[in-house]
Amino acid sequence: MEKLTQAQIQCCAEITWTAELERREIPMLTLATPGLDREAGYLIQAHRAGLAAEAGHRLTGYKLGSTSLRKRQQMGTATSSYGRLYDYMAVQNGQALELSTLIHPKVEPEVTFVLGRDLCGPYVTAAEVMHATDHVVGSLEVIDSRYIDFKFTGGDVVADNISGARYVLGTKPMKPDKIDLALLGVVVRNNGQDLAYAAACEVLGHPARAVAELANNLCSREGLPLLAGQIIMTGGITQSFTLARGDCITTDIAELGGVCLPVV
Ligand code: OOG
Ligand code: MG
Repeated sequence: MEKLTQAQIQCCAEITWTAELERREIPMLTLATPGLDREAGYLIQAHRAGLAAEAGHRLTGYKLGSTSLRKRQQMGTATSSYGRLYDYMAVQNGQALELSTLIHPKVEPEVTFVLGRDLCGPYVTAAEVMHATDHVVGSLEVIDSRYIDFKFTGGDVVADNISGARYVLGTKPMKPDKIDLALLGVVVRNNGQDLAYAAACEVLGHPARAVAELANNLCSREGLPLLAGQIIMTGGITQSFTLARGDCITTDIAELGGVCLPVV
C-alpha cells in the first residue's frame, strides 16, 4: 500500500516544480503531507520528472546526494539519495551564474562520470562502473533547495529532486583507469582564498561506488537503467558553500583539473 494517493503525489510534484520555475521558497511538503517519507518522495520525484519532460527539458543524467561524511554531517543524514539532471541545469566552465535566477544557492565540488555503456542494476559493482565509464571530469554542483532556509526531511528533499539546480563540468576528460580516483586531492577556493581540502575517497571510499549504488537503486525502485552518454554526479566531496554576488568559486581536483564559477 502506498502511503500517498496519486492525487497527493501529483500535487506535491507540481508544488516543488512550480517553486523551482518561479524561484520561490516553499514550506516543507511534509508539514501538510506527513506520510511523505523517502519512498513517497521518489514517487513524487518521478512525477516531477514527467513535468520537466512535458516542459521540453531533456534528462542528461543523475546526481547522488549525501555520499560523503562531510555532506552527511552538514545535512544531518546518514542516507544517500539520488536526483535527476537536465539540460537546462548546465553551465559552461567559467560562465557566470546569475544569482537572481536561483533562491539561495550553495556550491560543492564533485567527481562526475560520463558513461560509455549502459548499466542495469540491481547487481552492478564499482568495477563494472569503471568498465562502463567513458571518462570522468571534475565538476561543481550548484544546489538550491526550494524549501525555506534550506531545511527539509529525507522525504521532502527527495521530492524536490534533491535540490538540483545547476552543474558545471570540467573541460579535461580523463579515462578512469588512468588515475587513482580515490586519491584525487580536492581544493575549493573563493576568489583565491582556500575554503576546503579533501580527497575524492570522501565519497563512499571511491566515487565509482556511488554510481553503482545509483544503478542498483534506480533499477530496484523505478526499473530504470543508466544509459550510455548520461552524466552521473557522485555527490559533494566537501560541505557545500553558500554563494554570494562577487564570488568566484574554483575547484581543483588533481589530474581532473580546474572548474570555475563566477557569481554575478
Ligand atoms: C541535497 C543535495 C545533496 C550532494 O552532493 O550531497 C547533494 C541537499 O543536501 O540539499 O547534491
Ligand atoms: Mg551534489
